[in-house]
Amino acid sequence: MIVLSRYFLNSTSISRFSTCLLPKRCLSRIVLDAQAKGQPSSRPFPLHSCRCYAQKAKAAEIKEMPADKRKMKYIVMGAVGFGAYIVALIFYEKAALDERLKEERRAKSLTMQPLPYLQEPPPTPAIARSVYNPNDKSGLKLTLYQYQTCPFCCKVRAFLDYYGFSYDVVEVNSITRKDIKWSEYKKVPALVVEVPGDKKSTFIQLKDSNVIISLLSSCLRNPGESLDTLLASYPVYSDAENDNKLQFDNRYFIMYTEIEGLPKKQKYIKRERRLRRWVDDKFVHTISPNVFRTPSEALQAFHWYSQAGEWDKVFSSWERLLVVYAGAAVMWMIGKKLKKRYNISPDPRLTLYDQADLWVRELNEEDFVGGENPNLADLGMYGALSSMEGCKAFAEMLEKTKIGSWYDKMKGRIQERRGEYKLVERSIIT
Ligand SMILES: N[C@@H](CCC(=O)N[C@@H](CS)C(=O)NCC(=O)O)C(=O)O
Repeated sequence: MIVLSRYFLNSTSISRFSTCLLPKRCLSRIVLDAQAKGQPSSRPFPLHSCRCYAQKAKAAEIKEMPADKRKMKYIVMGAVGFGAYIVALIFYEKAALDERLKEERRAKSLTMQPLPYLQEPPPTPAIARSVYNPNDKSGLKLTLYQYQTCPFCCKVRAFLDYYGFSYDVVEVNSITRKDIKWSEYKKVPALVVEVPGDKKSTFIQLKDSNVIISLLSSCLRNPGESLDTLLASYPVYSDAENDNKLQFDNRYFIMYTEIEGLPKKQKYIKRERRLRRWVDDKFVHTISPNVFRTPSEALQAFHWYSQAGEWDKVFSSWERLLVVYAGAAVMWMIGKKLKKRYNISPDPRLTLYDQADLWVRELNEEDFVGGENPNLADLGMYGALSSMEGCKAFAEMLEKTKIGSWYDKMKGRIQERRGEYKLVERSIIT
């Protein structure tokens, strides 16, 4: 504001209107600044003194009116006020009713899906690689269907690695999708959980990165609860009004069956949830406009994806070239659209740096948002960021912001699997 007012001051004539809009503190500063520069300071009178004068004049005018005229005036003023109140009330009630009807319509359009037990085991997949931790005694056999550099998949891997789960990775072919032909759900990540039974295993297909993370987290935090019981806390609905899109209830919620000491943790839990949402609703949308900012950056990003996802093993040669070159061109164009849709600055780097700075501020001088140890928000942000680790945007973000030291600490912690103590405590999950 001070810069703006200086601009006005340096222009040939000081507009009284523009200076009247400034708070008094700014006005005196401008005048002092002007005097210091040796400029004439035509001291503007602040707006509130005009208003006071007008109000006083109006009051005096009313006082001088004959009594019956004055009474009439008050009646009219009262009626107008009351009328305005009634109109506002009607508008308010109408908006509330519309909202209620919308909610009712929405509830009717939702159909609850059966729990995600698979009738048949999925066809034996082509395993791209296996992560093995000898300390994982959960007894679960996990298979992650993923794209190596999809931010949602990276989030899930960060979680599984930190808590020390063993799992197999299936790198899905994004053109033919042959690896997920058996599945109605066509997105990644999806986690197939095989729970061994007395006679035969049960297979569960978990969809959505947040459901996977929240459900497994709930298992680790509640050693007394079975996976089946906790699974029922994450109902899935399909929305008929929205192309039968799936809605995952409670996906950011960890279930706590032990309520002792919980009220004290409320603030921490809410903040963790808020930041997990922020990563998905804000940060993830900043990635594409940045990594695909220009055609050459988009191509560089796709070359890195190809290398990181070992696409030479996933795709045939022509498929790989198609994905790299056509993908880069398409994503460059989509990146521009996303920039508008998600209100990202014309140079998307500025939004990226702002968000990285915001994350550093959330650390409050601690090692992690979770304090001494990473929590699910840290793991989510780390996962999302790791999806762009080989891109130019990532390198520039490390140069321009202070997020790098947190990122390195996260990487160290995940490689050490310090979170695995939870898995060791819980051990068998059934
Ligand atoms: N909300 C979902 C989003 C998953 C998602 O959108 N995944 C993208 C990949 S990044 C996908 O599978 N898109 C369909 C496709 O590529 O065929 C989650 O958190 O898991």
